[in-house]
Amino acid sequence: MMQRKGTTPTTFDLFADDTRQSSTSEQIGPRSFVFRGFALPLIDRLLPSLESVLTRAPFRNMVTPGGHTMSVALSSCGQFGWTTDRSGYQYTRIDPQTGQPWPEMPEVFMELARAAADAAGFADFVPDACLINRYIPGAKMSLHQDKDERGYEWPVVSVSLGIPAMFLFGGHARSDTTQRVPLFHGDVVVWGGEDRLRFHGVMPVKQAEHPQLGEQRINFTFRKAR
Ligand code: MD6
Ligand code: FE
Repeated sequence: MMQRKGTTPTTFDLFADDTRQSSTSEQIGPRSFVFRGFALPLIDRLLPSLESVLTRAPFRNMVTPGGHTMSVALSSCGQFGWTTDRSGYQYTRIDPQTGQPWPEMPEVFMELARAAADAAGFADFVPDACLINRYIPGAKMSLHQDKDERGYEWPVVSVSLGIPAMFLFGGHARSDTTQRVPLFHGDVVVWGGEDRLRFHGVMPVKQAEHPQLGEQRINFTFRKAR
C-alpha cells in the first residue's frame, strides 16, 4: 500500500450497506484528503455513464485566453459546463460546440461526489458542474487555482481513472512548495474549506496502459459553480 511521509492513513468502510469495501485515506491539508480506491465500488456504473455523456458532449481541446491549446481535452456534464476561449474562462449552461445544454449529471456521478465530500466532512454536497478531463501521455495541467466558481464554501471533488498521474498540491501562493501525490485508478481527492483555493496541478502523464481505459487518464472534477 502506498504511504506518504507525514500523512496518517486511516481505514474506513465505503458504502457500508451494499458493496462493503475498505479504503485508506491520507490527509494532505487541514481540509484535504485522498481516498484511495474510493470510486472502485461504482466503476461498473461510472464507465457506461461516462460513455453516454461523451457521446453527447465529446472531448475537445480548448484554447486558453492566452491563445494556447490545452494538452488536456475537456468535456462537462451537469447544469454548468466549463469552457474557455480567447475571451476567458466561464461556466455556461449550453455547450458551445453542440448548441445544446450540457448532458445531465448521471446519478452515479452525483452519488460518488456526495459520498466523497461527506467522507471529507462536507455533508450534503450537491455539485452542479462536473468537468471531465482526458490526459493522454505527455498531457499536463499547470499549477492553478479553481476559482471560477461563484463561491468557495463547497469543496472540489476530483476523481482519477485510468493510467496514473502525479498530482501537485501547493499552497496559497504559486511559489509555495508542492506535495507530490501519486494518483491511481479509482482514487478521489477532496479539497475544501481553508484549502479550497490552494494551487494544484498535474505533472506530464507518463506513457502507460490501463486495462479498461487504455492509454489515457480521465479525471472528473465536481464543483458547485453557482
Ligand atoms: C487532476 N485537475 O486532473 C486535477 N482543474 O487531477 C484539475 O485540477 C483541473 O483537470 C481545472 C480544470 C480541469 C482540471
Ligand atoms: Fe483544478
